[in-house]
Amino acid sequence: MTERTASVRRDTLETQIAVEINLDGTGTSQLETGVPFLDHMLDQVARHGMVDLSVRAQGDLHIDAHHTVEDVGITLGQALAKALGDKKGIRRYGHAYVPLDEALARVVIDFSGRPGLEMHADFRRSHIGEFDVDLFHEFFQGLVNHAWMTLHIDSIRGDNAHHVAETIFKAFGRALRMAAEGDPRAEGMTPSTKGSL
Ligand SMILES: [Mn+2]
Repeated sequence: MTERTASVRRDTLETQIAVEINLDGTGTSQLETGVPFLDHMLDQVARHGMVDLSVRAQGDLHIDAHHTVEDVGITLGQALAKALGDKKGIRRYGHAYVPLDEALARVVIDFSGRPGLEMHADFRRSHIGEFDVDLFHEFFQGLVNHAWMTLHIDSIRGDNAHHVAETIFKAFGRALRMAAEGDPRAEGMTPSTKGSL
């Protein structure tokens, strides 16, 4: 496989975001989104997805974190799509179960070429620190819309909201690693009978 990296800049009146990704990385990250809990979650994606990830964002945080979190999802989605390229030789599907103490999440990915999100997660608190848990859905919706992926997220159980969030992002990282990984038996092949994804 050729080098699978991408760098994307996305500027709007609400946010200015720069993302760099290397799908075949070692799990290192440089995260400065201005939203510390989002940085903590993206760190999980990098580490458990074995991708190198840099995300820098300047957002209108004086309003709230909504635009920044959604737009980081969008920009990361664009970077993923760009780094995956024609998707030849990848596994396409990926899944993972990840526990953290009492919490358990399952995430399933298909780089289908069609945006789709099924997210089922109940949080017992509305906020984790200052972070509004509604924003997880905004993040993943932005991501799937621009990565052209189908994404099923199920939080199976969990009492602690920090644990629930962390299992989702770790499982996403693991599933991403599997789905984006090169399949040595399918080198150069498009993983679809349609011939394109
Ligand atoms: Mn944590």
